[in-house]
Amino acid sequence: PPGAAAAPFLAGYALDDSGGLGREFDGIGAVSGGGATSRLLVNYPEPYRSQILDYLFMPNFGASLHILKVEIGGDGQSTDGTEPSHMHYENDENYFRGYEWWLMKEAKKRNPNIKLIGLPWAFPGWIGRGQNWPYNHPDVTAYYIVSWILGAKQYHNLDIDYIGIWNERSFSSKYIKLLRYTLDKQGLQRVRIIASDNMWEPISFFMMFDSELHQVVDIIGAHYPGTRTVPNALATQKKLWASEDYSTFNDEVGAGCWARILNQNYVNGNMTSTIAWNLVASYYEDLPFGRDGLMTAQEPWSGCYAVEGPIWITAHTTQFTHPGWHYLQVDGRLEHGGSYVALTDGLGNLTIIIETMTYRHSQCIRPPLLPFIVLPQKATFYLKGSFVSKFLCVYHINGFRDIRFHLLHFFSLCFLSLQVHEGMFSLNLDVDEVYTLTTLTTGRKGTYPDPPQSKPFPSNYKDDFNIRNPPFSEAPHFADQTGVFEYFVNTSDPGDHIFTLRQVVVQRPITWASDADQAISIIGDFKWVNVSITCDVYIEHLGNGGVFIAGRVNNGGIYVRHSKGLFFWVFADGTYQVTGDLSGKEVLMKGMSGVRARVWHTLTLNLKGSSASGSLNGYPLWENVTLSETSHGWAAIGTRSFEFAQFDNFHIEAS
Ligand code: 147
Ligand code: CA
Repeated sequence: PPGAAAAPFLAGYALDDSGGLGREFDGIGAVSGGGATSRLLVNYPEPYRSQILDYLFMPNFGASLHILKVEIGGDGQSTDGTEPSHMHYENDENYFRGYEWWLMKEAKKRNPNIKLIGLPWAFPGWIGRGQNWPYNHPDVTAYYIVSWILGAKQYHNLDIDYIGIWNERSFSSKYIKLLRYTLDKQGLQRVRIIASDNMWEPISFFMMFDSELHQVVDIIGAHYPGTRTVPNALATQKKLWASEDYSTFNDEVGAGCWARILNQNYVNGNMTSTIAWNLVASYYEDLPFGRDGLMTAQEPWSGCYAVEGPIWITAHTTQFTHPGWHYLQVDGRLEHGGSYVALTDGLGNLTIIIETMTYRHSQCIRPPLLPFIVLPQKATFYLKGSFVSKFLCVYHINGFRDIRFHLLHFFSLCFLSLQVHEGMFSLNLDVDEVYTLTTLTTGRKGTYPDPPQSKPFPSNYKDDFNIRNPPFSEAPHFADQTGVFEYFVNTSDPGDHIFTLRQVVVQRPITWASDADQAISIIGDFKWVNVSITCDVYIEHLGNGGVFIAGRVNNGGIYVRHSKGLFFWVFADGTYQVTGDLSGKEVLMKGMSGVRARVWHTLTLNLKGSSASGSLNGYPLWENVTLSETSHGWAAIGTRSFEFAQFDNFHIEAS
């Protein structure tokens, strides 16, 4: 516009639809899983659990997400735990495991238009037919994935909209084509394929030279693209998505990261969807990438949760545009730093989202960000084409001028109405702010009364697993790190062990991370030092079967193989061991125990200061094992290998 560019700190931006629109907007989403990131959410008491779900999914309330992406559980470690597969074994099918089905239904209840994506991280071992690879028998893998989509519909009436290939691992062109073929054969033509949930390359390059592959891939999904794309990806003329992004601690810098990439993924990289890892930080905070969720809900025992900055940053986009709207063709870069996007529904509505995040307050976990400068500035917009006579509402979020100040979530209903004169209006933009200017008047900052105060994990905790129809397959607060532990019913047991918890993964999965060679589920407080853990155990595997209970377990997630702590093992061969690590290399004590398979035994582990002792069936078995006074960590149960075993009457007392 004449004059605008010449004046310092004054710039003009035209919003015009008369020359056609930009790309179609596909929505803002978040990932549950990859892995077990929603594990603790399911155990929240009401009304808190529903409140959390409202903050995430309810339209015009909070994050109001357009897309929910979930992990297709593969029985393997996928960052913060394992998620159960719908097919542990070749002849097995069960669409009621884990919590992703439940989560998808809760999301749909609140927003029937929410789009659903499924993506595998790990696969059950049988998929590889003896080989640790999902593409040697692509027909088996396609059958496994399409079964999950069909099961979603059959058992939960969920329509999956998009399906991925293999998170951040190789793709196979042959498999992708076969997946398309199998989907179509099952009447799932409407399901779109995203590939390859890794970098822009090599998938874009492959698509350029394989027209059949080009035809079946609907969306190129790249992870942590740093707001940029590559020429090959653009040349495919496909939709481009940041199909995983963010993964940043959810403080004000995380919020700044999210605000910046939500706009700039389109402005710099033509991406029309951005999906956050992860939806809600509902895993023990000391697991890898603690609190890298849009909000935090990691204390089901207290009901405490926190609606963090990224929720309101999300709202600034999600509440004011929807999948199916189109971006306007604009440059999108503000003269003195920051960015804007503009979207329309094509029916007269217009939404402009402006962010002025500074370098220091908007760094994401990856990739590294090059320094840049953002200054306070006056911006003048010129509404043209069909927008000439629009009247706009301004929603505004105060940022942070200084890291010591907290993000003020000032997101009120039509905070001010903007005077538009002859299609022109000006706005003074401060730094570290988000402004939404829109013709819509439906935006709202939803609130609930403050949740309960934060509390540590209960110091006296018991579970007898005696529950006839559990709402979930996993017992509260147990967070599986290798293997899968499920509620189990011994229909023929005459005694006290009808209802138990059972480890059910009996073959090493096709892993995504470095799963341990042992199965392990953690529980409790990472700060625990002095604990007494008691658990009834039942080895099922004759010969070399074995189980353990443990305290001061110091690692999980993708680092589970390196877990140290104090592990008390009993084996089917009548021996026991005490080790300082999960892998069993550091043996501190060993001897005979008289334990046998297929008989219930009671193990007790006492850890106090620098000394440890253990009992079997109420009688002392070993003592005077020395450990570091400063060691601390979760409690755990587990098995020697991928084998069936059961646990009952778990009891922990911490002091
Ligand atoms: C991603 C995974 O897809 C998620 O499941 C989760 O682990 C997330 C945590 O940030 O990270 O995987 C990545 C791991 C490493 C890189 C990129 C993605 N990296 O180093 O560039
Ligand atoms: Ca029981």
